[in-house]
Amino acid sequence: MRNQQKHYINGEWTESTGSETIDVINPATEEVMGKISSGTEEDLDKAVKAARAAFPTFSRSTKEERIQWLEKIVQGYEARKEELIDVMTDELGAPLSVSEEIHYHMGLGHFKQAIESLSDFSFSEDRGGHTLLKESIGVSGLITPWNFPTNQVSTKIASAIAAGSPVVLKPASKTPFAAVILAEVIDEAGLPKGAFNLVNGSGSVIGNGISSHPDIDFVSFTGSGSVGETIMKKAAETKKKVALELGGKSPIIVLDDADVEDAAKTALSNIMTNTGQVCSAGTRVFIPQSMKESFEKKIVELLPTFPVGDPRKEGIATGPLVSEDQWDTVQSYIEKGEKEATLLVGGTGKPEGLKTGYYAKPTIFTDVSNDSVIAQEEIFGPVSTIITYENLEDAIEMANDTVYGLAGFVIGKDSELLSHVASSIKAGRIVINNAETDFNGPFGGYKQSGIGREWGDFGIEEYLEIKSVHGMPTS
Ligand code: TAP
Repeated sequence: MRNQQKHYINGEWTESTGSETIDVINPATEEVMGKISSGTEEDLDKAVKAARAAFPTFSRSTKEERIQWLEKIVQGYEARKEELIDVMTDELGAPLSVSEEIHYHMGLGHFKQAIESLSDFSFSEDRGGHTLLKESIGVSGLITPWNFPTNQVSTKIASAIAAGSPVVLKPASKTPFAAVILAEVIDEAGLPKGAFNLVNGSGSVIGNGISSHPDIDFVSFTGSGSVGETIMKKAAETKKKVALELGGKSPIIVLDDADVEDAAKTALSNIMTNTGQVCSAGTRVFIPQSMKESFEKKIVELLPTFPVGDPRKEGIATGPLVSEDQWDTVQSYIEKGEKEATLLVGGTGKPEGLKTGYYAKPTIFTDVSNDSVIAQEEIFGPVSTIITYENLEDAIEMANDTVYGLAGFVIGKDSELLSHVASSIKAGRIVINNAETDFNGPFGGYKQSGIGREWGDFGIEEYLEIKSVHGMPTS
């Protein structure tokens, strides 16, 4: 049982001013696996004051100092590897292999990338008629979701440190313990007091408080569209900058020369990885009409290669959903899908033999119309939709017929067509034939998928203000 009744404020673990706590549930056992204190506005205010006090020195720290802090964080993070993997399996329900290969590595990747990006980053540029200075934006408030407990927190913290922006972090209360470990790692990295603060608690108190706090200059949020909207409205009161990484309903376009097995594996891994709780997951699969039968057959054949079950058991690919609420939401979408389309595999209820835990049946619908609810709304679970097309331009048009634009995937062989599709999908990140992730590739969405970019050098830019100086002395 984990317990964290303190917040990390001004370089110290500090008692909460409130006495309320929040239970953290292990989604595989449905048991309480830990407790955190539910922070108050007073706790948040203390953290903001500490960050504000750190700003003058932290924002003027040198590139070399920031690189040293980031290197120490990398060392500390690596030293806590086993514990991070263990805790993410408990709080999120991620299978041990997923906690290691995806969650642990993504968190680490952002810190390493920040070091690399910062090494080449220029905070001042002579542009002929003026000099451009890039300066820390001020105090940043970071609000993160539960689906990637290290990735979402690390990309924001790494960029903020690289930019010299002191932060106040509010991690998701469903998965707070990976962030607590990260705070312990940062504590040992020797950052100036107040440069990093963590206040645990609910979105309605701490998240809301961050959005409206007059001494926070920038809010970086990842999560649902509805909360993103609330944050923008709150932030408008103090005219603060807001970056939003919201949801998606990403297309996978399968070309007619694609290998059917590659296409089916891609479609499955997009909904089975992290139990489909991935904002960029490809959940609308566009396949040529001529491939429909063979593709569906492959999906049914390959589904058992992604076993669902106890995340602590060897060989399990997919764990439970994060919470009972999330399970209910996914069930209601499956019920809708049963009315709107043809069920190829899965359905409502729990998979056989998995009564305890928020497990959902991997569910794939076929004969789906792109304007149906299951093809338009983000489900955030192991649910996919197959949509057929007669010609590629129709597929592209349908792929873009969504309010979202976070990501897109293309599978096939013809280089010209692959490039054509990649440049035609209106989304912030396109992955061709399952290419490897580059941590310097900007991440963020077009349309209602968000505002701004994270990761690598573009991520650092978010935490900077731009100043043009005219008449800068040259010596
Ligand atoms: P959200 O409610 O958006 O939660 C994300 C973060 O925002 C959490 O830290 C949450 O705090 C906080 N928050 C909640 N209300 C807030 C407010 N009024 N002001 C500021 N911050 C606030 O997501 P959820 O309810 O956990 O998931 C709901 C749906 O959102 C999912 O089904 C999925 O569709 C989507 N989602 C998307 C993403 C990504 S990466 N785009 C990630 C997670 C979920 P607490 O939860 O601690 O109270």
